[in-house]
Amino acid sequence: NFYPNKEVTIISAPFSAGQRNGGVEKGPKYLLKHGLKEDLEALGWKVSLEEPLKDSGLDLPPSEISQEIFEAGNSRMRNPTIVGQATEKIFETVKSVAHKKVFPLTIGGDHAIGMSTLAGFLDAYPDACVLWIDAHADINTPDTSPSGNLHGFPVSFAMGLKRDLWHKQFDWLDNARTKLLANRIAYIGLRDVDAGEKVILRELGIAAYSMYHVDKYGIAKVVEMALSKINPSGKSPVHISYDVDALDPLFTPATGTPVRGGLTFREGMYIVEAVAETGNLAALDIVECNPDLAISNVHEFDTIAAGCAIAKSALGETLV
Ligand code: HAR
Ligand code: MN
Ligand code: MN
Ligand code: MN
Repeated sequence: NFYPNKEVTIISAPFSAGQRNGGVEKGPKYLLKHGLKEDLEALGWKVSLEEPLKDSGLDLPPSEISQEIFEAGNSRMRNPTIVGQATEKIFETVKSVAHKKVFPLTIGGDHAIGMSTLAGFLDAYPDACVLWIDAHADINTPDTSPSGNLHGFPVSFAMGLKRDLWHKQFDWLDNARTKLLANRIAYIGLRDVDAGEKVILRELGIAAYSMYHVDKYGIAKVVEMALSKINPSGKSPVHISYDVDALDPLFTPATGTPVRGGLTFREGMYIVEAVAETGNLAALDIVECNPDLAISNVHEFDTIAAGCAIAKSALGETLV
């Protein structure tokens, strides 16, 4: 257990420029309004809040920022300036929280912030490993991305892939102490992976458990296999980056890129419960809750409640 003092900092990252739907920047406010902080206090945690984007103007919805497209040859990324500035601020906050031996719980916002949380956590724990829970692999590089949306890039940035194709606004990543290595990350829940991403996953030999593997082996076996690949010693801290679209849209409908055939609610909670049980869960991100995409109050409630449930299950809530 990495946190005997049970201190957690909720890092609010109301950010949406990594994709094109307005509303995902409202995620943190809704999660907090739903009672996230009180829920964690009820589990015995001392909770503090950090807001790295406060008063920065970097938390505006896509409709209120001037859109920028950065192109070089066959490479493309959208809004690199605002995404680069926001992710650098979030990186600095995650890094300082992690160095203080406080649990960093980062709530998005879109998944572009994953580059900040991975780089920030790895700065404090160079031997950390990562479970990326998502329908998507988020490992596009500027020359593979079909969309240019930076929430599809965070893993490749944290690994330093295709460094020469980056916009200069991401130079801050060079100051991060540790790059993510291919044998320190595993995916669970994949079902919408771009062709170029499949090539990267295969070439780097990354442990990628899709919904096919969840069906074939069951979620308990998949978690066990994933952890034994990335954390063979069983002693390294585990960072879970949880995109709520990993869950089936039945449970998290209010998200920007829903893909059917996802994890059941219980499979989704089991992942974080099982890692928490090992005592190694040491950082968590919960991203891509977009209340504006709910077509009813029920959809909004279910999605936000699922985000809070992930946090509670990860931070020690048990069913009995
Ligand atoms: N792979 C697609 C792209 O790069 C879509 C991925 C982004 N969707 C997410 N991230 N929600 O997990 O555009
Ligand atoms: Mn996703
Ligand atoms: Mn800088
Ligand atoms: Mn994602």
